[in-house]
Amino acid sequence: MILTKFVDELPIPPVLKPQWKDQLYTYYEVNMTEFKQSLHSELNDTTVWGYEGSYPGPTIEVEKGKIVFIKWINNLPDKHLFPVDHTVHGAHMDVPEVRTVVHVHGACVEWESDGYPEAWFTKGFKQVGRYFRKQIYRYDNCGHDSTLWYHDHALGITRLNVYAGLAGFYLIRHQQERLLNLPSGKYEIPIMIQDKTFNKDGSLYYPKQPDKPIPELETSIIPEFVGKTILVNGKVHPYLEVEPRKYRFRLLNASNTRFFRIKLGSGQRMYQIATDGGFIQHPIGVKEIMLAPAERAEVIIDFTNLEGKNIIMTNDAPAPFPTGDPVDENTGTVMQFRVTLPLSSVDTSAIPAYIMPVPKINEQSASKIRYLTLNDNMDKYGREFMLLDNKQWDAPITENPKLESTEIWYLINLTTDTHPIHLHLIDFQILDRRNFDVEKFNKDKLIHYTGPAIPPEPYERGWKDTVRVNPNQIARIIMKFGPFTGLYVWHCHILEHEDYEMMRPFIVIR
Ligand SMILES: [Cu+2]
Repeated sequence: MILTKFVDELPIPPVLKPQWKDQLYTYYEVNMTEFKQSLHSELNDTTVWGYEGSYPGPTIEVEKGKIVFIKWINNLPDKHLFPVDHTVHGAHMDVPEVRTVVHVHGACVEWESDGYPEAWFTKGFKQVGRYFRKQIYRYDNCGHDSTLWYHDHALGITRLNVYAGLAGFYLIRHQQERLLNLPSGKYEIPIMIQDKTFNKDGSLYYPKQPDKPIPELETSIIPEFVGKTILVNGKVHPYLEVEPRKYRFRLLNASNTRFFRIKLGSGQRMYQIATDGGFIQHPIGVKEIMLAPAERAEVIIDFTNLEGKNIIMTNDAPAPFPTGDPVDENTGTVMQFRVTLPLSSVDTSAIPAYIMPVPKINEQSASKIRYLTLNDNMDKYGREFMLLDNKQWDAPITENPKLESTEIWYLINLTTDTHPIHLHLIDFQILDRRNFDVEKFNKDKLIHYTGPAIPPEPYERGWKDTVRVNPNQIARIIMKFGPFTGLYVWHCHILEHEDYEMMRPFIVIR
């Protein structure tokens, strides 16, 4: 089914209004419900799940350092929209089919409010997971001002809940940012990119079985999910009318598995100003941007002197990445910009020459080094699944950093996929990536490098919470754990991997 491109306008999610706001704190309530929404004008309305009746959910805008309370409320049906596999961790027959727990990705937050995968809750909080602690989450917003996003994180069904529509933006702002004179107001636009597949009737399709079905199971998890069409802010291949001036876009890849390598059809540069965890030191002119699931990039695109032009945002990342199928006419197209609006006032916004200092964490300050593998494995049904440090989710906790201590993690990829590895609570910095001999490592557990250390890409030299760990490489990251103690998780952000054992708890201790 081919849907005509660029017939629907890019929706911009509404900004969520608080129930209560005073000097001390802000309080929101957010309902999760099932509803129908038009995802393309040639399709019947699609049943989706969303927050506050919106997919993507409304954008939550907060001020750095201000305390925000949010009550996330599950008002979803008891039956899931998609096939649940009861053989994967946390989704066995002994728990309700529909469970939710919300994680604000990139948040500096106490563990009880982080959305621990086993802190799930059902409609009306009737049933809760064993790590559920409170109904109203508290966010201290102590991290950097940056583009965060919130999404579901329930153990064993995250891939299905996010695919159903449970994702939205969470933006932290700061006075320092306002002084930069970046394009703002209607010239600052969040862009959530996802891939989905539709049935003929307009409903969303998610496979019941992998390509090679498992005869013993009615429904089985699949190793990866790649959709056949691309949606931005919940519309298939939308267009956006822009003025001939500068715009700031907050790009987010909120797909289950698909990576995006984004370019502009005009060949022009984008000026990247921020990464996952906030601003980088200097804007960097880039012709392409790589975004694995959960990664963000903020860019300024200048449409000055392009009156009347149509510019297509394209994608050419194979899926799964890097050895999967090349993109086709559908998946190679993201959206279109039409420079058709008249300039409403002189563009006085700037691409600053210098943004702000991003001090490097000194390697010498690390008190602990951890060597952690990314592994392939096989289950009793002959299905491949991935592990971290060769351990399953339920194995005893092994990563136990001390509060305020700095650690270096060697992420040693023994698989053939690139995995976007995400740590909760903290922002890290990428030290380097380096090729090594996988066979030798598998044989005698020794790291034998086969190439020089490759520094992170210029546009990755800032605060990150998700790092792409490529096959045959070791990626090294450095971070300081804090300011909270407690139980968090680190995991692969390919949701099909995360849901099937590629996730581990970690605990920050005193
Ligand atoms: Cu993975």
